[in-house]
Amino acid sequence: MSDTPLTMQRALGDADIAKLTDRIEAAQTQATAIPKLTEDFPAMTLGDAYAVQLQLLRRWVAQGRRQVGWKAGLTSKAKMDQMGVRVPTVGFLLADFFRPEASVVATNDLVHPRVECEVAFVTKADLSGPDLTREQVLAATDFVVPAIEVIDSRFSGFKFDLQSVVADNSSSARYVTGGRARLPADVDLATLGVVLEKNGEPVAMGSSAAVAGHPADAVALVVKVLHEIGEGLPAGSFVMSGGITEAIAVQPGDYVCARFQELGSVGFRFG
Ligand code: OOG
Ligand code: MG
Repeated sequence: MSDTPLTMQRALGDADIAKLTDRIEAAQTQATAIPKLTEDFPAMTLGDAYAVQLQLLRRWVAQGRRQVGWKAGLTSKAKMDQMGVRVPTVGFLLADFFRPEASVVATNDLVHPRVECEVAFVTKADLSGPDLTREQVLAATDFVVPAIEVIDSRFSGFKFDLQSVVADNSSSARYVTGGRARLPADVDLATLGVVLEKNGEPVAMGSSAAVAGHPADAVALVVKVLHEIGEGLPAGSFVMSGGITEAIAVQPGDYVCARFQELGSVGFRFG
């Protein structure tokens, strides 16, 4: 495609994309760790990685699984510096990744579960295009709600690169929402504090400003990446704006709770 942005150009053919999608699908479904994809496919580009992610999405939707929205990955400066990127990644979210608050979230179907605190947005108008403003995102927001994302990198020893993470759906695995849904106009989304507790002890804390400067800016960046891969964000989407805190590893039996200023708390146990 001539209008494919340079960053999304592909190097691999369709047969290799299908083979890589098989690998990621097997690793996610069987909860087994695999080597990073670039070991066997060193030419793999970011465009190839999104081709794998979208093929995985299409396969699962064809099986009757339902997409609820998208998430931002690597939106905090610390995570971006770590990966040497300036643009966040995106990952799709399915309805069956959801787990209710106060439930027991199984770990036997996950590889390396870690938790992070996020502000989630639910939209009420379609969003698309490469340069939405914070105000446009907020005007299209129905409400915001606190969430814990359970990420799960499927790569052995956490050895991965940007292409591998993106193909692995930006480590998406589970998400739990709770607390209070709030109108974006009623809270100061720029500087919401959050404390993440594990077994009653604070283990990470941060401010929503860590997420691209403002979580609505992170949503605008999600829409920009979606634009580059030929997708938009329909009204009614659930969007997780990216980890505010660092991701914390968890074990079976751990109880995690995220306490957000103004949004209340969300907690659950791992089984
Ligand atoms: C990639 C996913 C990151 C976030 O909120 O930054 C992510 C990873 O760190 O494994 O979900
Ligand atoms: Mg996240």
